[in-house]
Amino acid sequence: MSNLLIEIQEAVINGQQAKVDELTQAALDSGITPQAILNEGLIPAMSTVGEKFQKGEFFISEMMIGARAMYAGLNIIKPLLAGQNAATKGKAVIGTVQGDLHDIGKNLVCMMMEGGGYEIVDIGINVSPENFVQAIKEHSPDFVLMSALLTTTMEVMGKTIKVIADSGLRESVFIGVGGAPVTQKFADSIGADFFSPDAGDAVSKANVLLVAK
Ligand code: B1M
Repeated sequence: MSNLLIEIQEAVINGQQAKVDELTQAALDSGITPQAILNEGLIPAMSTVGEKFQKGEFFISEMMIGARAMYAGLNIIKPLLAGQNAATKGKAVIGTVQGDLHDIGKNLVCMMMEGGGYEIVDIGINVSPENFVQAIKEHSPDFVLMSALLTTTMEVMGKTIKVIADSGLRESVFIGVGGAPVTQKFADSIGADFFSPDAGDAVSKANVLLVAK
């Protein structure tokens, strides 16, 4: 792996926003692709930050500073990822479910999907089942993607699928779920069409489903 990617990881973990900015630009200038910066620099660094927080090695403040540093890099590569596919393959509505305010993973899924050629309608965090239904009516997407980071809020994904079904819209969309506590088994139990453990996988699964449509 390039030294620049390792330095990007270290700078995110240390919360050095200006340095991440500078190193991301240097990596692009040296010919490293935006995808490599995302998948081998920014995402693994954020995972390390999350693990350190979980082990009690980082306080919330350090974790938020790490996230802010990661966004410095993301903001530079985002237009490049999104610009790679001019025509959109399909449309996805995405949100973090009701009661849940975590959005870092969701935002990464947005970026990877945009980079993969999809039009994204990001309806934000703490999205109620009714607001997912409203967004389907308004945007007619091919996909509804839900993110949940809490064991308490992942249950809301099942409720959301039920409300979508009760509204008569279930057959019009593929529903994908993800987030740290979510598993394939859980996704099957709530009737989702697919589960993705990471943002890149969400793009691959969406591609497969669109071809089969
Ligand atoms: Co929170 N938090 N948090 N938190 N937080 C966790 C999730 C936790 C595991 C930490 C811990 O205690 N060990 C724990 C949950 C425990 C549980 O339920 N089992 C927890 C808790 C308890 C809480 C609070 C309750 C804390 C409190 O107030 N007492 C509170 C809840 C607030 C709420 O939501 N109502 C809370 C608050 C926060 C902050 C605001 C401080 C902050 C969020 C900032 C933000 O998102 N803007 C935060 C953070 C950052 C975390 C950790 C440290 C990191 C999460 C993260 O961003 N990971 C997290 C611990 C951890 O995960 N190690 C933790 C990086 C991100 C890239 O990964 O989101 O998993 P992730 O996304 C991945 C994949 O999962 C996948 O792709 C992404 C990229 O590859 N993916 C999808 C995600 N969504 C997808 C959707 C798809 C497909 C793939 O659709 C198809």
